[in-house]
Amino acid sequence: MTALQHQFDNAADAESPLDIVPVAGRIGAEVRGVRLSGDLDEVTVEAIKRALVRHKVIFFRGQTQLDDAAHEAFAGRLGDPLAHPTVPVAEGSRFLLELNSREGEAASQWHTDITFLPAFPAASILRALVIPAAGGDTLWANGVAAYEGLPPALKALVADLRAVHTNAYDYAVARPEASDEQIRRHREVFASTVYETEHPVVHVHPVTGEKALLLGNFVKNFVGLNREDSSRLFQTLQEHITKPENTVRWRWQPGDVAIWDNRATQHRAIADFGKQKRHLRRATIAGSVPVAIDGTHSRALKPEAAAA
Ligand SMILES: O=C(O)CCC(=O)C(=O)O
Ligand SMILES: [Fe+2]
Repeated sequence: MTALQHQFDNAADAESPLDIVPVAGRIGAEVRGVRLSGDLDEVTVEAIKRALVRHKVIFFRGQTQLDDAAHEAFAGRLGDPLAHPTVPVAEGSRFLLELNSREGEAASQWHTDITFLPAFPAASILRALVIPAAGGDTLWANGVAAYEGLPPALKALVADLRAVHTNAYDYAVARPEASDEQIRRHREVFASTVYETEHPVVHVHPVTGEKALLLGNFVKNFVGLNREDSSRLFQTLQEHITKPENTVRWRWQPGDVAIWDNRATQHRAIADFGKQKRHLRRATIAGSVPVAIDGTHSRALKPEAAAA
């Protein structure tokens, strides 16, 4: 590779044994020539982990050999898989999350998975089963590039700031188009146990040491700010995170697998596919409790008995 080819943040690592093709300039890479399974050799698994923290989201096309059991076995090679804390597992699986749209609904708010828990997931592994003829792409944003791109005054502002994340956010306000059934399901299933966690807005990535913004739509408020100030500041920071230069967009095909570093990214689906069928399943890998720049840790607020 020439020096010129290295002059962007998301360039492939010349040392990697994998065939890696970056997708966008700051985040996202396709990994070619790997057949995912629970039986991958250790060298490949380690190379996948390195590619994941470097590119933040990695894509594998054509993994139609994966059924639920093989998806779960592969997840077990990346770390300790865990089921969603409130949503029942996908039928016939041990710990997969079902994402099956019938009425065009999708996770179309920018978020980081399960940040209402203190030790929120390190990674998610999403596998496409049925994909619309057009539409239903997914976007990811780079929380490290977003932090690094903040002006010094905003970096200083967020350095000591903490945010309360909860699964009991106001679904009807967040999604004005939601049906009564979706609102009921959110309250009775997704928020059946209410979790609240206080996280630093900037945390230090446990593998790379990079500083990353940790926000997304589970944020309820910033500690010490009222609702109005919280909401304005949240909007400002989210705009920095999700600006197009920090994102990658994936056009799915059935059999594709996307794996993201949930500690360094946010993502959202694009709900533009009408009533076409869209079906994916997700494995989630356990993470550690975030550490702020000053070395302090996140802490659980609810449920109280689970204080970490
Ligand atoms: O449906 C999608 O594209 C994204 C779903 C999602 O948020 C997830 O799998 O964590
Ligand atoms: Fe998600």
